[in-house]
Amino acid sequence: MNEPTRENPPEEKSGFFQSLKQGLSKTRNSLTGGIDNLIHGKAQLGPELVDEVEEALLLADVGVPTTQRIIDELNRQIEEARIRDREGMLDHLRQMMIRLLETHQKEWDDSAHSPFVVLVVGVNGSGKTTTIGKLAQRWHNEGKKVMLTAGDTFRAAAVEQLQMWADRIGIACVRHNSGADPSAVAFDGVQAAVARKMDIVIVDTAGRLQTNLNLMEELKKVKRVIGKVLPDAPHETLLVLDATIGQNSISQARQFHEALKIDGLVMTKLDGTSRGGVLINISQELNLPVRFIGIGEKAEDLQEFKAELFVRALFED
Ligand SMILES: Nc1nc2c(ncn2[C@@H]2O[C@H](COP(=O)(O)OP(=O)(O)OP(=O)(O)O)[C@@H](O)[C@H]2O)c(=O)[nH]1
Ligand SMILES: [Mg+2]
Repeated sequence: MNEPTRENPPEEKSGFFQSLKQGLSKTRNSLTGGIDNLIHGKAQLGPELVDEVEEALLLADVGVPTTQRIIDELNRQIEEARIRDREGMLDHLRQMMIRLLETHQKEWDDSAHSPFVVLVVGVNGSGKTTTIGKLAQRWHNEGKKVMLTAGDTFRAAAVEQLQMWADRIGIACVRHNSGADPSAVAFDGVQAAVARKMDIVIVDTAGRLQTNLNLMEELKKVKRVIGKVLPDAPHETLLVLDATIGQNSISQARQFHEALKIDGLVMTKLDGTSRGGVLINISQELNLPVRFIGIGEKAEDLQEFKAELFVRALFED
């Protein structure tokens, strides 16, 4: 890793980390507010302190099974005298959260295929199109040749919304008329990306409920058709989840995963909720990496997910 310099400040001092802290402030307040005694040393190590941690984790929506795992582990460490004081307990708690979040993480590598095809799915309003715009901006800034495909043909406004992002960035967007077959648009989009030697093509899709079998079949077809243009594509099927719905996102994700075999998760709107702890549970329950997190509406408010920074941002004042 590079040594921090004035031009290249350490991660915790950078704007990136400050925005992350700002974006996670509601979750941080519910978590650290609940364990004030642990953080500020107002109590001795003991069962009350463990109870306090349990309650705070549940309030931050870490979920029952994962909270139980953390609490069992803390109790065991206390019993075996590996945790001897308050600081030790806080440290263990942080380390455990990082470990749980890192278990299923994988390095994002879009250089393995050209074009690298990203298919974006999720329920209505979860933040798919916005996430696509932000990702396109990020990759364009990195010097990659990015193209968009307007696979949400359900509403005319959806095509316009994606086109606006493409225009703003100055990249191409493949589109058909609204009402067109989404798999035909996806086919054209990926084919155009191959012909124009793009590095990345991102395919938008209409929001749908995981319980609507017809619409899930439609999505399976989009995925199959993309595979007809490029045999191993899509290379990443991203499921976009709205953090404000908390634990409900787990059953949603499970059904999308069963139907489509999801490769990675994006959790949006973390800035609008105190339930950001859901990330810890969802990666455990689904065995899937969290790729990106949304912490606001601006293009720069989409960050690559890094477990250690996430946990540090949750605990730092
Ligand atoms: N605060 C905040 N708002 C977000 C974030 N991501 C998306 N949004 C907002 O959420 C709303 C819905 O976003 P869209 O990107 O249109 O969602 P979608 O999944 O494409 O919606 P459909 O196409 O209708 O299914 C918009 O107002 C976005 O600005 C985020 O990380 N934070
Ligand atoms: Mg959309």
